[in-house]
Amino acid sequence: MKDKYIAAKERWAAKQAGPAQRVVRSADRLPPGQREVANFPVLDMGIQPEVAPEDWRLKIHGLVENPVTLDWEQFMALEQFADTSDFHCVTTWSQYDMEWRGVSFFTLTELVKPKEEVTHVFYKGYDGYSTNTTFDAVMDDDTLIAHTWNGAPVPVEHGGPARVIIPKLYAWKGAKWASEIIFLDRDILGFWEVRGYSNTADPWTDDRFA
Ligand SMILES: Nc1nc2c(c(=O)[nH]1)N[C@H]1C(S)=C(S)[C@@H](COP(=O)(O)O)O[C@H]1N2
Ligand SMILES: [Mo]
Repeated sequence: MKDKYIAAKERWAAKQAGPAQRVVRSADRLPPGQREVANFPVLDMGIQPEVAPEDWRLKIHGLVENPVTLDWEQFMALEQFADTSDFHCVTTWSQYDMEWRGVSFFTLTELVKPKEEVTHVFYKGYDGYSTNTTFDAVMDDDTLIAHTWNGAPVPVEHGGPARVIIPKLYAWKGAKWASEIIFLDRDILGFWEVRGYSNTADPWTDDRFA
């Protein structure tokens, strides 16, 4: 865990230091069972909450030294991060080169300081959605809470004002309309995870259903 964490943080620091380095893609850029699309389909539970930035709060709590509830101004005042990544939905579409801007998970964890015993993270959205990951999965150089997509504010249907982006996992692991991030010492299954979706959600091992 420690070595992997340090390596990820070094990659992130390099991105922060200079113009974004293009990642050298491997031949398996498209995970098994996926097809590339040029549009950005919308997937939700039939509710698209309209949360104005002035009403938006992101509560980050659980096993942390410094729990916070950020308002929009405080969130936007944090160190900003831009990254380009691919997006893989379990319903078999992938979209390449999504440009995200927001606040990276490294910056958020520097702020709240997760305790030593943290192993998992639970995410909630304003529509009642939830999902979960390991702590390890989200402490990576390409994970962020995004407020901007391809140069414009993330549209409401895609989770604006801000959504979680975890490119190396299937997209259901990224909560749209993010409202809470909770650091835990155990795993709690989210909305799709209790309905039979894979808990680990690794696109490259075709890891769709539990
Ligand atoms: N809050 C919330 N987040 C969510 C969802 C949702 O219904 N509510 N759907 C998930 C699923 S299944 C996918 S594939 C992606 C889809 O993101 P998109 O609608 O921007 O394509 O968001 C994920 N995050
Ligand atoms: Mo999905």
